[in-house]
Amino acid sequence: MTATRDSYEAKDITVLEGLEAVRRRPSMYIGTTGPRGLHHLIWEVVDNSVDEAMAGFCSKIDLTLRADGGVEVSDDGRGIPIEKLSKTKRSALTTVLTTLHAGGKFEQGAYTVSGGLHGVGVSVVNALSSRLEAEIRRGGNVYFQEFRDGKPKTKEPKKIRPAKKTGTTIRFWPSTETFTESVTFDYDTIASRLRETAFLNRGLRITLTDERDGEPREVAFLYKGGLVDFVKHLNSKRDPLHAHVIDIADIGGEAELEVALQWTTSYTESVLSFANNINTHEGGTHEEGFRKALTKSINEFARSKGLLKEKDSNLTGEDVREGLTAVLSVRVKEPQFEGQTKTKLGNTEIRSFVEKSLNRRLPEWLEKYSTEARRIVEKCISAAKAREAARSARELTRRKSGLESGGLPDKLADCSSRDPAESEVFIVEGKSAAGPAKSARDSAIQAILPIRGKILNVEKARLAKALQNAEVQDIITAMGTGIGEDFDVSKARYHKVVILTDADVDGAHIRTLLMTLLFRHMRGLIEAGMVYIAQPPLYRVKVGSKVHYLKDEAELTAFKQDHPKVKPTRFKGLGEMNPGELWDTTMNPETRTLLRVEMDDAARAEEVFEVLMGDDVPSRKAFIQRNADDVRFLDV
Ligand code: 0RA
Repeated sequence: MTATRDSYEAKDITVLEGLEAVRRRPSMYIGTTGPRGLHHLIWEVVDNSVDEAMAGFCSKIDLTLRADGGVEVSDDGRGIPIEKLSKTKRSALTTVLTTLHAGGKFEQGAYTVSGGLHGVGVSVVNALSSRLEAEIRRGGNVYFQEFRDGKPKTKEPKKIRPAKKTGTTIRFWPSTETFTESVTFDYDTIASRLRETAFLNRGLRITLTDERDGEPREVAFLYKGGLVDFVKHLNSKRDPLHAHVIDIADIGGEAELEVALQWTTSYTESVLSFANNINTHEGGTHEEGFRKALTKSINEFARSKGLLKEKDSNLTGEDVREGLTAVLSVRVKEPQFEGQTKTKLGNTEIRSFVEKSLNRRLPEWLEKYSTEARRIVEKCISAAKAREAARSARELTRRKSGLESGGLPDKLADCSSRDPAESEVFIVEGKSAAGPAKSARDSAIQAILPIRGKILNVEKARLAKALQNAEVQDIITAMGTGIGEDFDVSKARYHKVVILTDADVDGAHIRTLLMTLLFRHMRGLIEAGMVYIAQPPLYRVKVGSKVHYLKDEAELTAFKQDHPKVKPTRFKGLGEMNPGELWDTTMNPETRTLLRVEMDDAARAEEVFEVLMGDDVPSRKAFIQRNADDVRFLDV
């Protein structure tokens, strides 16, 4: 390793060791090797093209889900450089595809990524693909290079034919050695993510083609209105309170900002925020600045027009945001992502940038559209009145449930552990299931909260009304976190909240009602990854004296291939299972499978809940038909 010629080879070895490390511990780089990690590969590749678009050099991105299981992402940008880098003595293309974190800056300083959550680099995609092909159109030629398990088949890209245009095409086939669970991509997940990306990048055309079965399915996303179109889309199933979507953009020294907002007659708040195209679920400084300026501007406008009198107290942030749909997007030179899932923007300078900017621009809009603004203020005032009512109701809840003296719902069969980290609560639907669940549980760490019938649909009710509902009260009390602005995840009494409902239509409905309650009022539980859906089996089959439990139709079909003669019994409800069966299949931490509810795509979650729980019946029917026998849509 002393001669210079050798150190050149040594570099290549280091490179391969880097990718080997990715293959050995993939979850360090992509979080999980489940479906979420699998889809991460796509986001990684697409984000690189989006960066090229953000830099102003790319106007379209085409994604194809190929019949052979591969993914193709093609753009019309400048093409990844194939020129040699003096540092690696390799082409830039080979370097980015084989070097960890080469997604960062090259010596020329031309190659910068938005960083943050993604930006682990396309080399990670290469490492985790059994095969990857790069086709670069640049300088009048097409260059091609192919990789197997991250290793280049030829040392450098080869010129293969002339090209008129420029651009980059990456094709990859995820490795089944890494993605042992599944290598099947989900169309809806990809479509909604690409749509979101198109909203955030006004004018960028993104297409998705699915060639996997039968006739290719194709959609194109292109939004000239950007965030305004995003807000209109989010509100398409709601009643807007005013016609114009407020649209504000500003550029400062360190950042750019755009925000679009529109109030609706609904009671829910849907504020989505992004930093450098990354959905900041956990909020951060940009959201703080936005909320502060919004509350201040609305209060000042209300006072200046005499809608709030001197004696009236100020509208709170929650009052002002009731029924608000807003999308806030900032672009920051060096974003700092914090929080549990690295989706909270930390840059302190952004708080005052957003706040100052909106303190100037919001009042201008309110004055200009003062008729619409008055209607908004009236809505906020009625929210304030409802809040007062809610406060009384909540105090009632506290007293009735004896929360102050540590009392819990009568129906709750609590666990004996007082350590939330090891404690679980099963929210169980139906009278008949609660009995077996109680007998089956490990009472040291498992609590059972039975709920009866349909709980209130909180999507359609104000908080005050929701709190009058006994089932809702019990759930809130049992969780221990409080709700809304009082919510505090550190007070959670259980770090696993497991929804256990029958595998039928009613069960699905109740599960959705519960999810809506958690999503709207205790979202922090979902964000902290504490909410799960139990997966009781649908079938029991006996082969000789041995009993097998099968989760769903797919498992049954597979089982029948080996045992064509079996006669399965279908569980109609949880109540049909005896405690032993319920324990083995659904509750035993050693053997069960739980689906964790994830907040991957907040916009999609908004849409799902709005459609499932709102007033638009035809949309709901269509949605349920499309997702029949598929609980994945709950995996939001
Ligand atoms: C750095 C420099 C240049 C292009 C790119 C990066 C680039 C990267 C990707 C990744 C996917 N698509 C992409 N398109 C472009 C070009 C620099 C120059 O030509 O001067």
